[in-house]
Amino acid sequence: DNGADPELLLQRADVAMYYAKHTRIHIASYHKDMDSDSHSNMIMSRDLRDGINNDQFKAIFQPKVSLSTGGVCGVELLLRWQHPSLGLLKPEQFIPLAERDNLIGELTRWAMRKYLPELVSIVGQFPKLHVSINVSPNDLLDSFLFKEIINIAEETSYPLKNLFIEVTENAIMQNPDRSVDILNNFNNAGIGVSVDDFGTGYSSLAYLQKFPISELKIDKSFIHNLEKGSSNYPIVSATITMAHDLDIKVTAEGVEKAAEARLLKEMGCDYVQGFLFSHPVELEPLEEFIKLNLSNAGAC
Ligand code: G
Ligand code: MN
Repeated sequence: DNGADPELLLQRADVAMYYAKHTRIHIASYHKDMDSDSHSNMIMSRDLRDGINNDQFKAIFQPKVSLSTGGVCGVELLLRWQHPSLGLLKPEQFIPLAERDNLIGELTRWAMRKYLPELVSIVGQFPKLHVSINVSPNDLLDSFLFKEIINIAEETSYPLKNLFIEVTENAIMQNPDRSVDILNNFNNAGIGVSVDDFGTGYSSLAYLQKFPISELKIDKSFIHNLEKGSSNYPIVSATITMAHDLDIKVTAEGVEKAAEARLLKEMGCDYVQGFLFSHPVELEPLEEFIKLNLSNAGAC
């Protein structure tokens, strides 16, 4: 059933073995679902550690713009992997693997160590600007990461008030009790906490009042084609109202059309991020972009 010729049979046995190892279930038989992208996943998994050691990763930065002033209030650090044979890879392609292979902490630390020093001069020039770092589910529960972030920031003289972490609802809900403590640590240190991809996770809204959250980032799936009569409109509108009543700021992600931005402004949304304003870019064009909007950058 698993293949008519010996070669295919062996290849699928390999896929099953790989699957068994990584899901830690020890015994697995082949199923075609395991096949989806499994070859490039195998290559990525094999090469992750080398990629970190050999500086194949880099960060680019996407500005977050204030809808009331037009100034840049924050930037999000987004990773890319220039893989030797697979080409340029996006986080959604390699982060799940890094999580599964327990290399995510290493990758997050690597990014902080490499980029915080480079960002010191930017936040020095624009003191209200914050840099947001994505912290994945395993990262969040890693109790050493908080201390290391503090250490790296201290060593590089990066001011903690200019730092935000982004976590998803799913990450928080994986262990809500521990997450409260950990997020309180970040908050008490002056680091902002954003809930990323808001609306896509499985969660109870009760966490919004229990956790020290500074910002909700509404997932791009709700922003895409936002119009007055569209089914996403009441969801976005209610999210903004609820967040503001809880003293939480709101960012809309994935804004691609001027009409979406206009409507979001009308709805009282605080910040926008998306291709309409800027794609994620390297540090030099980022600085240019911030300066272009400098006249307004004071009011965030
Ligand atoms: O989950 P998170 O919000 O961190 O994901 C950010 C991702 O969304 C990045 O990979 C970024 O390139 C992508 N992105 C940013 N702006 C837009 C946009 O306007 N449209 C689309 N489709 N993707 C975007
Ligand atoms: Mn994010």
